[in-house]
Amino acid sequence: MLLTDKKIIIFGVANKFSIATGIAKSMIEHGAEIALAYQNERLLKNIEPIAKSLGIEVLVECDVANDQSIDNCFQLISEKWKSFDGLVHSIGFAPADQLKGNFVDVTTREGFKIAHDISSYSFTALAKAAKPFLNQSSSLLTLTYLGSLQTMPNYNVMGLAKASLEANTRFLAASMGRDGIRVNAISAGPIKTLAASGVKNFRKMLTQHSERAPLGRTVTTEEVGNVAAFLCSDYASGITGEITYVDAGFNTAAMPLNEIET
Ligand code: NAD
Ligand code: 0WE
Repeated sequence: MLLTDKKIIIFGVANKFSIATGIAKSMIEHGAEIALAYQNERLLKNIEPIAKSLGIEVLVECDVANDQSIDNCFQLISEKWKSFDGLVHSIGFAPADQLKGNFVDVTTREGFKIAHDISSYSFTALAKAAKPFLNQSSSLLTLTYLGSLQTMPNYNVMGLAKASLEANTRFLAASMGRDGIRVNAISAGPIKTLAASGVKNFRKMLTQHSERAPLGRTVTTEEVGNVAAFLCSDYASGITGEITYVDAGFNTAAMPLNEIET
């Protein structure tokens, strides 16, 4: 039990396939008390059954595009919990037209602004809003993707936003470390979630991932959840500002094993 007596708020559950759902499950298995923050009431019909089955009692709305919504969310949380020990940011968004086609042709000022606002700035905004309520030895966690460091067809401006999010992780770690707050990111391999469902050729990308990854497969939201539980636990008390890859080793291999005779 890694997380006994820890209260952690998770942002980014859309449905049972969300990475945030895998994180909630693993954290609960490890004894954490979890609150969920969801984007809008349209998602409640998906989230209520998940919360019920996991025994989660605290549900709050939070649209990270809106400062008022963030303030309200922490106001409501603080009425239930006087302080807490962790926050998981599992949120990313760019307008759909930014994620198909040639990068230089499709990227717009507005698309760039939205991608960076929702996918990177929101982590700073949530850290800022959570700070008054965080206990000593708290942990913040976000979810990133290899497109921050290496190009990838169609990922486009999201790659730039993830690069910003990773720098954000390091600056938050430096900023909050003296308060005993650690800040880390998990770089997950591709997983078929709602955010991936609209993406052209996503199945092809999953196949290519399995071919190149040392483990010869993709990863599950449970595997991401288990690492999230560790990073938010006191067993990771010496780790901050880090990007941990949960991608079956994909980022470490330059070429698929099966292409070349060994
Ligand atoms: P998902 O669609 O289940 O989750 C994305 C979440 O972002 C949703 O819950 C959505 O409600 C939330 N969101 C978007 N705009 C928001 C806003 N304005 N306010 C509040 N919430 C908002 O998909 P997922 O794959 O679980 O994505 C979670 C995180 O994991 C994202 O940061 C994504 O970039 C990252 N990630 C995903 C993959 C993958 O292949 N699925 C791989 C690596 C990293
Ligand atoms: O970070 C992500 C998902 C990012 C994402 C996806 C969407 C689709 C629907 C952000 N915004 C939106 N907006 C929408 O309207 N991933 C790591 C999964 C993902 O998304 C891709 C990928 C991969 C991998 C998009 C293009 C290419 C590869």
